Amino acid sequence: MVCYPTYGGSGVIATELGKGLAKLGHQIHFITYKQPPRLNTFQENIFYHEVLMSDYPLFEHAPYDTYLTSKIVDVVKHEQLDILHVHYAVPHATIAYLAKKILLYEGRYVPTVTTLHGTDITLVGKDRSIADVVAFAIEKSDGVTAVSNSLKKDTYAYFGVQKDIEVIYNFIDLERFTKTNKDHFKKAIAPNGEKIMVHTSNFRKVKRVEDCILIFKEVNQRIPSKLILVGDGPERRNLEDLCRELGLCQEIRFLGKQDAIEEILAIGDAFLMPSGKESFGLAALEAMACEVPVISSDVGGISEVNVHGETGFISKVGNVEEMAANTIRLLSDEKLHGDLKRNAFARAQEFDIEKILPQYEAFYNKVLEEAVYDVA
Ligand code: GMT
Repeated sequence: MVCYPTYGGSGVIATELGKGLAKLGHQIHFITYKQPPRLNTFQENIFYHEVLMSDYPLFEHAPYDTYLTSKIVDVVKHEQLDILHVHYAVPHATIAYLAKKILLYEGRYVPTVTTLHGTDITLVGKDRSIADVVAFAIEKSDGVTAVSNSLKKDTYAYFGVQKDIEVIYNFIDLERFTKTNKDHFKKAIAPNGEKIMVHTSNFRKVKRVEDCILIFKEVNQRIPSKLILVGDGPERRNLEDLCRELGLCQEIRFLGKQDAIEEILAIGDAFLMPSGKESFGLAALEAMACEVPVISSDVGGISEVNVHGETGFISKVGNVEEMAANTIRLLSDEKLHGDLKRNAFARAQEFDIEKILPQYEAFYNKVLEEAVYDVA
């Protein structure tokens, strides 16, 4: 497994997938430049290989691609790996292709699988400065998966590739993400029984976190409430400024990066995801598993997860008024809230890791059977 070890969803999915496959008896090797946050327990058939880079004075930025390719070649050779699965196409699909070619030159063939996650296609990848390379690398992967139908469609639309793309949805560990009693925490955040709205992300522009604050401002005028913002990233400073400008600092809590997201979701009444782009919305699925209805935008694959009127409400991107009105409606109608909470939980069960793992196993087997051993 090659992935980004940051707090993003692709790293989370890669790590949880590897851990889940290891439980089924597979031997899993993670290769990346830092230990992924969720790779934090010992399991005898999981291995982690860190990519170390030289800080030679000539480099302003060390050539990560070269160091990563070299590490992959080394691990595949010496650990006898059967398959190389890379998450997030940029630059991992290109690196996988290069590693495959180098290994082939040495007489070993390792089929590659690329999982497309989101902005590797819809934002970063489709940028004209790199799009040709990304398209080529996707075409040359032995197997390609996308985390939603919407992302599959976008990949064909932006890159014009011919490659078959299999949709394998993201998944959730329902043993971990489940509603638990965290009353003490709820009391600390909302001492007078205020309703609690939650947002988690990496605070990039594309997440439109400022919309969460604007939605909250409307809701807060009608319903005693608090907003919890979990995560960190480039927009945090602007968001803090906006809270100050609106005089909402007492009502909005920035919790920073957190590992135990499920404990925060356990006290949530509504989850906000107003994203400008979102191929799937793993954070929404995590909320739904914890029985928190989702107020979201309608972009990308979100509607493949959050069902309008059933598990939450969906509005056009930037329609803060409607998102606020839906949140107010949800939080002021106990019967509706109860129904949506139950539905959200039921919908999350459809994405249970136990159901998705066999899909990846079947896909690997297919790739191994069909791999063409003469890479051009
Ligand atoms: O594209 C990103 O924002 C980063 C990416 C990641 O690597 O964290 O997130 C994407 O992949 C997640 C896991 O598959 C999806 O749940 C997110 O919806 C998707 N984000 C976007 O499309 C913006």
